[in-house]
Amino acid sequence: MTSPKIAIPTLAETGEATEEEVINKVAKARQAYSSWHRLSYRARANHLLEVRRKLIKNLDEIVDLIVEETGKVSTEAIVNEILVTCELMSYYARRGEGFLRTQRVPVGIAIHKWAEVRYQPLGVVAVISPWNYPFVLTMGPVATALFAGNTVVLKPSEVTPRVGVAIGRLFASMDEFADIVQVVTGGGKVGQALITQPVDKIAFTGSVQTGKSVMKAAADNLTPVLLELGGKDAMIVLADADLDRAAAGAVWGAFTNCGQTCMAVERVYVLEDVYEPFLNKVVEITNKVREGQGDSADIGALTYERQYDIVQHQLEDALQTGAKVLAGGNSMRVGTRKSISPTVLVEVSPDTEMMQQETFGPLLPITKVSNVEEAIQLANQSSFGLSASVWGKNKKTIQQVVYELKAGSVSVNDVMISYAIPSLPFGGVGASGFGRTHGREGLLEFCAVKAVAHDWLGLKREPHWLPLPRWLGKTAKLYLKARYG
Ligand code: TXE
Repeated sequence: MTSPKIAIPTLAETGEATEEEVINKVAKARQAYSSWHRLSYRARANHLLEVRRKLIKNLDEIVDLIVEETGKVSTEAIVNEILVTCELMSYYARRGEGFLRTQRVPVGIAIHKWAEVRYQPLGVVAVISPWNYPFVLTMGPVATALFAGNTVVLKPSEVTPRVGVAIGRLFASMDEFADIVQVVTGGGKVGQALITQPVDKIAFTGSVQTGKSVMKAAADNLTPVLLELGGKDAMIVLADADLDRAAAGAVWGAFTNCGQTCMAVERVYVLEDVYEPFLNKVVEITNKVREGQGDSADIGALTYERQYDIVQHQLEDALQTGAKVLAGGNSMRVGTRKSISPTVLVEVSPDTEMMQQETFGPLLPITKVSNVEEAIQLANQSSFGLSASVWGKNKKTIQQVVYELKAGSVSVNDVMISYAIPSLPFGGVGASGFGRTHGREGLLEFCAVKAVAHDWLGLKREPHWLPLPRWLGKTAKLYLKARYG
């Protein structure tokens, strides 16, 4: 019986992997694939739920590790990372077998055939994950790939490598199938080494720029990629919105994880009738948000200095072009990290970096609009399209906004919640990438779809085979005129 505890990795155990190590890890994952993919779905699911039990046995240590590496507060790690992951695993354990069941399909005119669609695993999946949610954005794709019957080589972000190694140890510490997840640590160079290996899919979560270089490198082997890239999510507040709820949603959506969330609220468009009261409520709530460490705080700090520089630059750029700060705007130190207090701005010019590029930090620009059409037009102006939210009561207007918004997911009178509902597929359009995680679509993302046609009549030949029968063309023409004429 293996010990319930895993050894929490030290930084010394997370150096730059050599290309040889990467090659060996891919080979080990390939070897583990040969037995793992032949297991029944139920057997794989039972094993993965065993891994989840081990996660819970190590919960405190893993939460502490997430907090240490990211600077987020422990409640965010527990609720937004671990809980969401566990719910996703329950969903696939319960529903995945049905999603992957071979489908008998209609044969049309080929009545002497029967046909089926099979969903088979791909093989070895490379997962490259980011630092902002180092647990859920790693374990999500890793577990989903495994449920579908693949094995995984994981490269976590070099900013949060220890969480990635700890995830690998949760799998490696299971007696059976200890090799189904291999971990290589390091930065972009190791990531490049991994994606140029003979893997069968790459699941990448990260920046647009890096996503493009991943896709370019994957092209050499025609390796399919799943790209979960950045976001510039818009929130539309209609004149009949519940302003208390919308203001609270805007503050949480903008500032949780110190704004470092791909689906964070990064732009708010408010109908002019409710602009002032909405602003006042947002400012009031924002001023109560406590940034700090541990459980006395509501949010943690920006994770690393590079992110601080990006956010500070966008703030200065906006202020230089006339933006006004209504709350926050101060640089501060939180423990060893530089951070910026939750900041509410108005009159941010639409051509500033803050309105055009992903901020990934605690800045909330709010813009007044005169009607719904203008709100939709501005919201869709971004090259991104990850998720969005609309707040109001009139069902017809809500449906119109949901339909028109250029986004992979939309929450109505809520924000980001679509990610926590495991049956909803998650992913973007435009610069936010393509492919889906979560939901039936997310499991099929890690499958090879195989079409199978069977003969049941056993004729010596088919009518359209050679030599062509003289009657075929004429008969087919009569059929077309009779049937489709
Ligand atoms: O991302 P990178 P970073 C956005 C966010 C943030 C910006 C930079 O705006 O400010 O990206 O963050 C690996 N081939 N998001 O630098 O570089 C890298 O080691 C293969 C949004 O963390 O994309 C890491 O494991 N892999 C996003 C992963 O890619 C490479 C979350 C992501 O790193 C590589 C994170 C290469 N050439 C950042 N270069 C979201 N959607 O939540 C780097 N990597």
